[in-house]
Amino acid sequence: MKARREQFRNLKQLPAEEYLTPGSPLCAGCGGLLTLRLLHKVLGDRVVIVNAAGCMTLLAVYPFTPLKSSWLYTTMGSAAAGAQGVRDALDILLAQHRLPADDDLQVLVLAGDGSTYDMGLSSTSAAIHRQLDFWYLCYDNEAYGNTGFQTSSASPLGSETATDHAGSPGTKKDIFEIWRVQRPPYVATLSAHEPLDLAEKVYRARQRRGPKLLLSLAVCPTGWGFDPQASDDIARLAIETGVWPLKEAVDGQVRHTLIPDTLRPVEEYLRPQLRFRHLFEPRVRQPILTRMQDSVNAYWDDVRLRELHAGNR
Ligand SMILES: Cc1ncc(C[n+]2csc(CCOP(=O)(O)OP(=O)(O)O)c2C)c(N)n1
Ligand code: SF4
Repeated sequence: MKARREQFRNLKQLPAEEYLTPGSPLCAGCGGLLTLRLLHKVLGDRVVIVNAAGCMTLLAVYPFTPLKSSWLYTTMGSAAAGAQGVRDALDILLAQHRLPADDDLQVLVLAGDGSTYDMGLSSTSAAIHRQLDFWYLCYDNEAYGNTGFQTSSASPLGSETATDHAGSPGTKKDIFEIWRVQRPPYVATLSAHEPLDLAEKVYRARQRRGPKLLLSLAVCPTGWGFDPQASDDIARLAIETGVWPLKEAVDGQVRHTLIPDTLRPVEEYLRPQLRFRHLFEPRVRQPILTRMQDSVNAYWDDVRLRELHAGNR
């Protein structure tokens, strides 16, 4: 079941303009890059990107950049504080009539999961508390990618990383809920495999002032270990197995924008990725696979129950 879309019903309705042009040193098949490209189309041209150190730092290798928008580089821990500085500067210029209202810019933090879930969380939480008017795109590749794929608190249970060869022992932190409890106007998960869902969410969030989180599962051929050609298949399997739910929370009220009628087995998502190979070879590690499947089943059982009570099914 897909939620009804008001603005984007087919791909031809996506803006044709590109703000992230071809030619960057990022990996082929990078899901984070594709998400940024799609998001930028809907946000338009008046954007300042405040970029926490990570893979996307490679978007600006002086003097070259594929970005048409402005770009500011920050430390991993301070992107949200950087966004506050940029927003304040714009507001002062507007108040002093040194910047026409039509030339105002939207401030977009661009950060990986290491910054979002770990190092930058306190400055982000403070910015949400202050109701800073900004966007936050987390491209979640589930590890510290740029420095060689070390475990972050977004790394899923059992996934091999450079620091956890036997598989990450912790379960993935629920950053959607961590944001949501602070009641920002808009929080959503995204996937580049569902560009219309993504565009619709950006369009809806655009109507709101305040902190807006867009959390995208960023398939990562290099860190996850699959052929770049399979990027879209992996992104699709994350949705069809129920591993990556597509949802939004408007003023804290959660709604799933896609509810799969039936779920494919989680194994279908895990098997093509080298980071999960040790769960299948040299022997199948059934207890951990069962734990993963049970956790996905429990999540969707709960969603379906809530939908039933709400009279939506
Ligand atoms: C405080 C601090 N520690 C370590 C680094 C080194 N460093 C630069 S990029 C990076 C990885 C960032 O990971 P993530 O935020 O997940 O983004 P990704 O690299 O996956 O895009 C690290 C650890 C740093 N810049 N700052
Ligand atoms: S390591 Fe992963 S997230 Fe980083 S640029 Fe490459 S594909 Fe993208």
